[in-house]
Order: sequence, then C-alpha cells, then structure tokens
Amino acid sequence: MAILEVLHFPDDRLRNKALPVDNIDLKIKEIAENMLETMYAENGIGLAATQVNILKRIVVIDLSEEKNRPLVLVNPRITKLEGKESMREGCLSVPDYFDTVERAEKIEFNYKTLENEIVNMETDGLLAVCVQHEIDHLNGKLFIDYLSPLKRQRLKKKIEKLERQDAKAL
Ligand code: K1U
Ligand code: ZN
Repeated sequence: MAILEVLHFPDDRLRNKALPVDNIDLKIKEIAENMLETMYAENGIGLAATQVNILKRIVVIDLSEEKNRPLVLVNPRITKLEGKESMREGCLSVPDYFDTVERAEKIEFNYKTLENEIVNMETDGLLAVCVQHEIDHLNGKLFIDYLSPLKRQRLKKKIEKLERQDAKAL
C-alpha cells in the first residue's frame, strides 16, 4: 500500500477528465487501496482518482466516524438529481478553505464495486454532496468553480502568495 501525492489547486492536472474503467483487475484494486490509504492519511471523507493524477473513474468515500466503512465507486454515474441544498464543503485539493455550495439535495446514482457488481443507490445529506463533489473531480471540476469569479481569483492569489513564501523559506 502507498500514500499518494494529492494535487493542489491551481495545478492544471486537476482539470483533466478521467476515463471509464473497462476491466476491474488487480491494478484497479491496488489503485483503490492506495486511494483509501491516502484519503485516511489526509483525514478526508472522499477522494477521486484525478486528485492523485490517475485518470480513471474511481472514487473512494468513508463517512463513518470509525473510518471503517470504505466505499469504492468504479465508474459512478448520477442518474437523477432532485431539489437543492446548500452545504459547507472542503476539498483535499484546496487545503484550509471551506465554503458553501448549492447542489442537488437528493440523488440517484450507480457504480460498480471492486467485485464487479452494479449498485444502484438513492441518497441525500452528506453522502449525496460527497458523491456530487467527487464525480465533479472526475470531470475536472472543483467546488470552488461554483463560487463567484471574484472569490475564486482572491483564493488563487492567496494560494500563490503562500506558495511563494513556502518556496522562499526552503
Ligand atoms: O474530494 C475531496 O477533496 C475530499 C473532500 C470531500 C468532501 C467534503 C465535504 C463536502 C464535500 C466533499 C474532503 O474530505 S474535505 C476535508 C474534510 O476533512 C471534511 C470536510 C467536511 C466534513 C468532513 C470532512
Ligand atoms: Zn475535492
């Protein structure tokens, strides 16, 4: 198992679109294991493969307190969106920044498990938000894209300034 490097905004590689997984083989299982280890190490509740520069449609999620209920979603696809809800979101690719985003309140989605089974699910609350956030990552979209251009520009400048300070300190 390995902890992978999580890309940070404004890295252009976060804008890449992930491709569907054709065959769930040992390599895909190893990627999923490494993604889970990375998500737990970073104290996240989700992680999409594009965040670790792997352009495959794989997402891991664990909303449990004990961090012992991992979900691996291969080729996840939302089939129905209902209602609207605003929730405060964070992102492992945009460290130390949280903001409120409006998304669908209730979703229906499907995915393949690592055992090659197709699962259909209906959900709301944090899981619905997290699935939408992670599928956005697979499509090269970040939660900050929903903010106003002014807010996003300010955030980019702040991050670039911090990066320059970090580089000087080295
Ligand atoms: O995809 C990611 O970057 C992971 C992200 C998932 C997410 C959190 C909150 C709303 C939508 C999607 C995180 O895990 S952010 C970090 C975090 O630790 C966290 C944020 C809110 C609740 C619980 C944990
Ligand atoms: Zn994220």
